Amino acid sequence: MQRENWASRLGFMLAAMGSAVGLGNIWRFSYVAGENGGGAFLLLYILSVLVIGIPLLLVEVSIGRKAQQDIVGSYQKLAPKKPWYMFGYLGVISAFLILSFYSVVAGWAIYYWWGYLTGALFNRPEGGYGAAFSTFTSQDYSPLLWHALFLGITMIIVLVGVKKGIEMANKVLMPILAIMMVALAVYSLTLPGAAEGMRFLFQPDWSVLENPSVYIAALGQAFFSLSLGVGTMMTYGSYLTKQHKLPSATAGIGIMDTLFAVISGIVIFPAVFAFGIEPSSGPPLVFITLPEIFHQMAFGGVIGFVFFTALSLASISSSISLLEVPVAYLMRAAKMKRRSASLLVGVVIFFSGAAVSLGMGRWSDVTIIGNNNIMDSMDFLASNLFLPIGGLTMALFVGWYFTKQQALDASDLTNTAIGPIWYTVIKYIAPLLILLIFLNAIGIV
Ligand code: ILE
Repeated sequence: MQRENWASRLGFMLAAMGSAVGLGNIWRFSYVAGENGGGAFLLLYILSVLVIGIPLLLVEVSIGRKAQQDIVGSYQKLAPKKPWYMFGYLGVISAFLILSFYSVVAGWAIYYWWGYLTGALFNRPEGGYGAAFSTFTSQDYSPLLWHALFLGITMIIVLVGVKKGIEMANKVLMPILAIMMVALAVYSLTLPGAAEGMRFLFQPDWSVLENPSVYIAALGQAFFSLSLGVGTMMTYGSYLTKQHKLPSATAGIGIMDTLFAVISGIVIFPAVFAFGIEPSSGPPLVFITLPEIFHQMAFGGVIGFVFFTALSLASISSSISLLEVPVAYLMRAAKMKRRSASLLVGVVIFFSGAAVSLGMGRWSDVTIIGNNNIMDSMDFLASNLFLPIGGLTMALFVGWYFTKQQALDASDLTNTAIGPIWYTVIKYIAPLLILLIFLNAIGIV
C-alpha cells in the first residue's frame, strides 16, 4: 500500500505546529507553572526546550522520515532484530495515556465553548466560576458526553487521513489562536494584578530550585508541549520526503510553541492575581481564570466564544497527532484499515478517558501514584516519565546507534556549522541532562 505524504513542507510545518500547540501551552503550562513557583520554573522550562527539546525534535522527525514508518516500525526497520523497538511501544502507550485525559480536558473546553455560544457563561454563576467548574466536572455523565464528542471529532479527522484531514484543519487555526492570545495578553496587562502576575512569571524565586520535582516538571512540560518522545513527531516525519529540509522547520516549531506558552502565561497570571485565584490551583486554573477575564471585558462573551473556539480547534489538531501514533502502528503491524484502527483505538480511549472523568467526581478519592487522582497519575506517568524516556531513547538511537555521518545526513545537517554542535548535544548533553534530572528526582544526586 502506498504510504501517505504531506502535500508540502508547509503542510508538515502546520501539522507539526498544530500538534505542538494545544492544551499543553495554555491549560497545562499555566497550572504547572503556577504549581511550581512561576519564574524559576519558566526558566528551567525554556532551558529544557532549547537544550533538550528542539535538538530532540529534530532527532525524532529525522528518524521518522528516514524509516518512513510508525514509531515501533521505525526502530524495527532501522535496527532489525535489536531491542530498540521495545521503546516504540512505550510511545504507543504514552499516546494512549495522554489522549485519555487530553480528550476529557478538551471536552471541558468544548463545554465552555458551548457555554459562550449559548450565553450561559456570560453571567458570573452564583458562587463564582470556580465552583461552577467543579460542579460540572464532578458530574457523572455530562463531562463524558463532551469527552465523547471531542474524541469522535478526532476519530473522524484521523480516519479521513493525513493529508486531507490533518493539513487542512491547521491552516486557519494557528493564526486565529495566535491573534487571540496576543490580544488577551495585552488586555490582561491592564488588569490591577498585572504587576504581581508579571513578577510571579518572570522574577524567579530561586528557592524553588531546591525542590527536585521542579526540574522534572519543567522537563515534562517541555516534552508534553512539543509533543516530543511519544512518536507523534516521528509519525508525522514519516509522511515527509527527503526533499524537505528539517533543521529550520523543527527549530521554528519549537520556538513558536514556547512563545505560545509564554504568552498564555502573560494572559493568565495577571488575572490570577487580579481575581485572587490561587496560582497553585492545579488543572482547573485556566477554566476559572479565563471566564473571570471575559466576564470583566467589554464584549467578553464574544471574545470568550472566539477564544474557546480556537482552543478547542487547537486541541483537535493535537489530539489527532496523538491518535495517529497507535493508528499508524495498527495499520502496519495488524494490517488494519485506517478506518477500523481509528475506531478501535478511539473506543478504547473513550473508556479509559471515562475513568479519568469519573476521577474528577465519583472516583475522586481513587489515587494511583502518590496522592494523585486518576488524571494526574496518568499525566505524571506519561509526561514526566515516559516521554523523557522516549526522548532519551531517540537521542541514544541517533547518537550511538547511527554513525555520525548517518545522524547528520538523516537530519540534513551534513556540512553545516551547527551539525557538530547538534550531534554533541544529542549524543552526550541531552541524555546526561535527562538522566541527571531523573536521578535527582529519585534522590540519588
Ligand atoms: N503538544 C500538545 C499540547 O501541548 C499535545 C500534548 C499533543 C502531547 O497540547
